[in-house]
Amino acid sequence: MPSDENDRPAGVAASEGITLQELQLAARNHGMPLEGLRYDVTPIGLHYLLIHFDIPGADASAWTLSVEGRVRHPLALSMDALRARPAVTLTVTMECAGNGRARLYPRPLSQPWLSEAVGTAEWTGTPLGAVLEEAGLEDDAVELVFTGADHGTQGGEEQDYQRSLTIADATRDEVVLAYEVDGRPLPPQHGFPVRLLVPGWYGMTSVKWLRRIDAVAEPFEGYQMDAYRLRQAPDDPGVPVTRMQPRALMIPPGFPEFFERVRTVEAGPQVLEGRAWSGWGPVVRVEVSVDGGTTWEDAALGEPLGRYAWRGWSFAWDATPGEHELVVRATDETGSIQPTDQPWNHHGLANNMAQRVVVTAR
Ligand SMILES: Nc1nc2c(c(=O)[nH]1)N[C@H]1C(S)=C(S)[C@@H](COP(=O)(O)O)O[C@H]1N2
Ligand SMILES: [Mo]
Repeated sequence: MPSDENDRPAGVAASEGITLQELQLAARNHGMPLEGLRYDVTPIGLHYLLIHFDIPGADASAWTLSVEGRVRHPLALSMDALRARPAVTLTVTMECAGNGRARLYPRPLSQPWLSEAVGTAEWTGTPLGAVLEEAGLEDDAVELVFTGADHGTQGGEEQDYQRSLTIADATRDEVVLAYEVDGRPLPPQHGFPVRLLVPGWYGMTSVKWLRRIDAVAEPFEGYQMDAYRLRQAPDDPGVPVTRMQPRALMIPPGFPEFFERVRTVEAGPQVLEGRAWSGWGPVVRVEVSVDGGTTWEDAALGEPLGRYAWRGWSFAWDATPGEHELVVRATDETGSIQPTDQPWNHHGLANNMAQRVVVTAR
């Protein structure tokens, strides 16, 4: 990590203050207020949003999703054709890969998420694998490239929003072309009329406003593939960001002060609650510290809402009068545990540093 302000590479903040450009993004792309953790399924207006460019206008009656490139039978699917296919509904927790970015020091410049870039929704759509089977992938196809209808410039490169998946990742049962969320057509901001949904992965792969799927014979190296790599410096080759790292979040207890957001709770017994998830397998343990991370105790776990969704946790706490720093961390089935220090990287991606909430008990 660059230590001196003057050595900081482009893309890393030169001071602690949030810039007007970061605020501009933050005002467009909202997070889920953490009290929203109380709902199993996040009311859709509270689900976080991340839109790189503009929300494109879309007419569902004229929309076609094409499947082309290295396929034997190119397809042009209308929304009616997509809806006529077998439908599945999946409860999925989705998180932005940049979640936690604004808490890093030095701060990578982009959407300045704290820890609220998450939400859980019930998505309905048709499995992608069967669509690809119908299109008949040629033997030399290695990846599918997904193109959204949104267009803009990022990193000096004009582009349509595009991400790819290997054939093995794209044909997993849970990967769907989703046209409904929580039983209603997708709202414009979540990808109307159809989006890719890749459960378990960070959100960038779930391409919204999906209008084209290309089977390609070479790995795709578009801008949004290069942007989502863990690097220590801009010129590192880095490694791709894929699935969500384990994370637990708590509903901030008590009540906040309007501007500083510092919190007050009543002293005495109370229950801390929240949710935990991982894209690598079930969360098997959630621990809470009420002393800033010095000592830890196990929280009780609720049932996961589904294979790709968060599970609730709760922890009985007897708050003594005074100030306390509450910390929570999750461990998933693979043994991966959230760090309490900052795992810094150049774009501030996949940072799952444990959440800290300072409260005063009175
Ligand atoms: N076409 C398109 N798809 C996109 C994006 C985008 O900007 N354009 N943003 C991605 C990112 S970075 C995230 S985190 C998720 C956010 O999905 P949501 O806004 O429905 O929560 O959408 C992904 N899909
Ligand atoms: Mo994201």
